[in-house]
Amino acid sequence: MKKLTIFLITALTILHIDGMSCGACATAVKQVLKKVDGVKEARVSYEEKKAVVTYDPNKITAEKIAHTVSQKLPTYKATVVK
Ligand SMILES: [Cu+2]
Repeated sequence: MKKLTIFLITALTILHIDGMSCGACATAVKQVLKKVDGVKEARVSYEEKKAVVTYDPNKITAEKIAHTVSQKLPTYKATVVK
């Protein structure tokens, strides 16, 4: 019998997001984040002005995720904190 091993690699990044003023902003950012190829999970808080994102590092980088948010939603400015 052949044994199949699948490695699931997940990386986590924290993005600082400027420009959010209410819960709807956080929802908009979250929608965009979730559509980014390679992003697995996204939690966005407008009170903390941040997004916690888990992603597949083989598909995308944290910088690219932040860049995509800033590009698709020019109202907000996303930068990588960690
Ligand atoms: Cu808002």
